[in-house]
Amino acid sequence: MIEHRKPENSSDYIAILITKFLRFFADTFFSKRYGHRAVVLETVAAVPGMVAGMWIHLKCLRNMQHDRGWIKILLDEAENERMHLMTFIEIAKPNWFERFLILIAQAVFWHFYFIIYIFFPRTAHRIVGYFEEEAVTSYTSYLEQVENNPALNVDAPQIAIDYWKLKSDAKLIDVIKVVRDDEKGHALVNHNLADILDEDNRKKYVKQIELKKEEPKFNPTPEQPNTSRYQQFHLGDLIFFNRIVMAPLTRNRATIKGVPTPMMTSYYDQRASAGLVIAEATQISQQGQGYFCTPGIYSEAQTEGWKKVVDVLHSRGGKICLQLWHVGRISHSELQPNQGQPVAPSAIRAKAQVYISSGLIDVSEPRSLMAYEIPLIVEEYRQAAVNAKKAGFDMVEIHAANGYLIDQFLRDSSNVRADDYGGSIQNRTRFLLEIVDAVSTIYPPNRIGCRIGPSSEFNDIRDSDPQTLFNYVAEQLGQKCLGYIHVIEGQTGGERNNGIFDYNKIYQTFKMHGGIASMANNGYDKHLAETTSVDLVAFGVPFIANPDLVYRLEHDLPLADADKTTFYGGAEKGYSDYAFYTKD
Ligand code: 8OZ
Repeated sequence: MIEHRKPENSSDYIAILITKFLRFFADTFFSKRYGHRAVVLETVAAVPGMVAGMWIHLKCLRNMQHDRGWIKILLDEAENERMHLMTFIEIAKPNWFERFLILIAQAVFWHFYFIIYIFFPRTAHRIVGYFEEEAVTSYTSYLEQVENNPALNVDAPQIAIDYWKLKSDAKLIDVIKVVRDDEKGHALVNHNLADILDEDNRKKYVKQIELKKEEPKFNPTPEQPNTSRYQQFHLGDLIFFNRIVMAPLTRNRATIKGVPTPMMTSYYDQRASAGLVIAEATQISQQGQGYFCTPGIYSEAQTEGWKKVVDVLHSRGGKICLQLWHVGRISHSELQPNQGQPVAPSAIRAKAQVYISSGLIDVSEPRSLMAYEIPLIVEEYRQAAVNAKKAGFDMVEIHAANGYLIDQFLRDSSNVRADDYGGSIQNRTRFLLEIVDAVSTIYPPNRIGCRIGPSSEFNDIRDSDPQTLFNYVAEQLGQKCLGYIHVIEGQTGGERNNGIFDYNKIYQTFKMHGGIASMANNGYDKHLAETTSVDLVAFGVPFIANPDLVYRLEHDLPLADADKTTFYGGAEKGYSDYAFYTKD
């Protein structure tokens, strides 16, 4: 039996009671009579309810405009539910009497959900969440029955093979496993929707929508800079103080076990006036670590440490995002589990160096990932997002730049795989998109950003046709309705403009396909930041010595220079001891 998510208030208890009643009803009237086919009936009965919910939601676009990422999720969910339905009808081939029962069940459930959705949308989503959890239990027992009775293990229907990309000789057991995993995802999505539909939240959203009407237009020209860079920005339901972002900066001040330290809390606290603080790159697993004393988000202690950082940011009204990181081949065996080899799409060593306990050192020889390991890493990203949410982060950013694991998959200099993850641009982008999908089951898409460095060769990464590759990446991320695309323009930490790459094309493509905001980074100064038309500008190094960077830029005050020798590692010196601006 799956454990249900803990009810939090009376409406959640009502939802769980209704779920349990329907479960009893299904067990009593269907399971005994139809055995494993009861699962089919359950599936088809639940689908119209989901559809009713989605229909109502799409009708409520006015309320949804703060959060349009959900529309995409709902449409994907509807499609996915429809595939469950068709697959199981193909497998069970119901007779006329059963078809009649299915129709009745659909009519009853449709109206049931429909009415609840109209009056109590939060409860309705909670019920669907609990229902999907029950479905996981049903599919588990279905799986056992089929495993114990090989005659039941029929061939998977072609539509299931196509939709879930199963192997061509897949069986019913394979189908049940993927469907069961889907149901876990649906449960999360519906519980998340129930959370955001909380009555108080609804009031808050309505207020935000009203505020949005007064939002200033940001449409400067080079001759006429305007001051909107320092005014509020609405990213879906999130309101930033201004349109300046603190870029993620690796500072190596966590413990050896990757736990954020109190000095990190003070450092971020001092920089809370940024519109959005993107906290430093944070490994999703020990395997994902490439440098000494960088923070992680895979253990409880790390999550607790981050929660302190987030709480202090929120106490100042700031917004904070966590950058999810797997370094892939940019690592050294000293940092890897059991001192093993770092992993990469292909066993190609980069000409790059990392910091370990003894200082700078060449990266170790990597090994190429086995196909079965790839979904395990995708799952680690999902779990990292779960932990980030637990810590309270407003958003997460997927680090797909600077030659780390995702970038290694994207580019043809580091990815020569012959399977579904190598070769064509579509195949090389697959890993990134699977991560986005997994993280989207935890954070709504508008709360997810992605960082790319399309023309950067940092960490010995290259591609034979970066413009085509990253146009496609931008299109796909846009289609997933992500909150922002964060682009490192030019060489990371170096030359801004090589004159060849068309960054505007990336921003436009992303937004044209459904992405929300553009974010530019690398070597921006006050003038450039005030004259570019990108929505958000991220500053990295200038935030190191200027905790009040936004104030200094807005008031045209001098900027302090950072001490490079204290960038990576050490204590408070050169970290949390930079002063705020004073007149003298
Ligand atoms: C500098 C030193 C170590 C790591 C990146 C996370 O390049 C980093 C990083 C930068 O994105």
